[in-house]
Amino acid sequence: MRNPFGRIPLKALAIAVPTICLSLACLTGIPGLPPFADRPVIGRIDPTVFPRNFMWGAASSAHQVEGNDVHSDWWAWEQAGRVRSGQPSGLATDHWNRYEEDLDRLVALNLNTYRFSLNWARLYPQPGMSQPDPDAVARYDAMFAAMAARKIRPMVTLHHFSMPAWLTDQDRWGSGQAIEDFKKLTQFAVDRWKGDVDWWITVNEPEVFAFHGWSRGVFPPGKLDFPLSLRVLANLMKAHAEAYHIIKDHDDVDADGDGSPAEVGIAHLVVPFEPYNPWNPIEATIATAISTFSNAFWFVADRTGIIDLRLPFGPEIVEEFPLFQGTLDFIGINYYSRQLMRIDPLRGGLVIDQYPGVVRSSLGIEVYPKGLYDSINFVAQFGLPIIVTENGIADETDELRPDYIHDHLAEMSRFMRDRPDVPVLGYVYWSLTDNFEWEKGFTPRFGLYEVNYETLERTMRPSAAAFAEIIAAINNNRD
Ligand code: IFM
Repeated sequence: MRNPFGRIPLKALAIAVPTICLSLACLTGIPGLPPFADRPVIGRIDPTVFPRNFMWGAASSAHQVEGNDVHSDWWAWEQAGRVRSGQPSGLATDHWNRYEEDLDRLVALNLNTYRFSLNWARLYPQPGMSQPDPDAVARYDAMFAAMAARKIRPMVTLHHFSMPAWLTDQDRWGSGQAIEDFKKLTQFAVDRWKGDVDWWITVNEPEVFAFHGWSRGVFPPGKLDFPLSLRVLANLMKAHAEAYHIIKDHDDVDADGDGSPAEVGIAHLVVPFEPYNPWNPIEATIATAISTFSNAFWFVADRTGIIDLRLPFGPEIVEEFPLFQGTLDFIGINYYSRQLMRIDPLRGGLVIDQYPGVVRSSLGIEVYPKGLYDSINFVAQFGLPIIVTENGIADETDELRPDYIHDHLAEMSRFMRDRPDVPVLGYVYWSLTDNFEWEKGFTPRFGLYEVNYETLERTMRPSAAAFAEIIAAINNNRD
């Protein structure tokens, strides 16, 4: 299999698997470009490559925005004082009650797609429920109706980190019982909302979920058990495969009229790992190995039907699971930044580093738009349609975000021009509004809309207006 990130023995991969997932990251300004305000709206974006039905979206996830998520494992984790920031999610952005106005905000930005997650903990707050909570179901009914009224296409994530507290208390992902629980959630969701939803994402960033929760201990259940985190990952893969078949077997309604009733994928964090010193063969080998493992394991299994979580040393899982084969209709890429692998004896050996002077987000993450091109190019080898399901920056002052959005769209359009044979179907910005950023609390500001957490008032950021202008200019260019 061709590997655009380098040449790698698939087997020798994954030395630093846990480390991989910890670091989400992002952007760098393209040297030599004038600041956004000084260039035309479209700038370096090629407006000719976007098809009429291109999905322009913004994203959220249930626990990060809904508020009062009292039955979730995250809520319990926060109440127990275990969230690293010390900040509980509380009301979050109160999206549960303010979804109508938030959907209006999507429309105001010329967006046609909303990626959000169903709240498993609201639907099944207690163990053993044969039917989900009717009030939660009614609220999602209303949300879907509100999207339809605004011609917003829902892109639904079934599993985005948070879960019912009972499920985590019993460590049902560790034991594998959660596969049955997830099948139940999926079956209900597809039966109830197949008339509303065509775009389904089973799992968001599965390896982040597994490693953060079970080997780094920064997400619930807070375990430090690497072998168990691999087992959780394998169980998630099985749950995805089961969910894929449930959706494909039961969603027979073409809600958006594009000729297909259901497209199912995952949202995968794709991180180009590169050597800090390109001439250093050890750094190059390590970077390539980690890139290949973390960025490809899911898609290799999709090809082969073999769950292959193999490390050069330590625990490994290799299992035939034919049900997994061919269970992706598209690949969702969550892209934030690259990681530079460096051998630095003064800092204890292998470290993740950054070049001096690069532009960084408020989380210290490098701004590196070319990595989006590289990431799309990497997953293109798997021959599936691609959606950028997340791309965004924590930037409280909004000084970087206008260029960030422009430069990433420019890189995506450059790929679409170079490879017209690869369908790139959409771009979803993370996130529509500021929100609860997991262990980091409310400090990072990813939103197109700023949220005042005292009043819960939302304010459109200048970057959001610029994004809306870009979309309008692209649409005008095509019409
Ligand atoms: O907020 C998260 C999201 O839940 C998953 N992807 C990365 C985002 C920013 O860190």
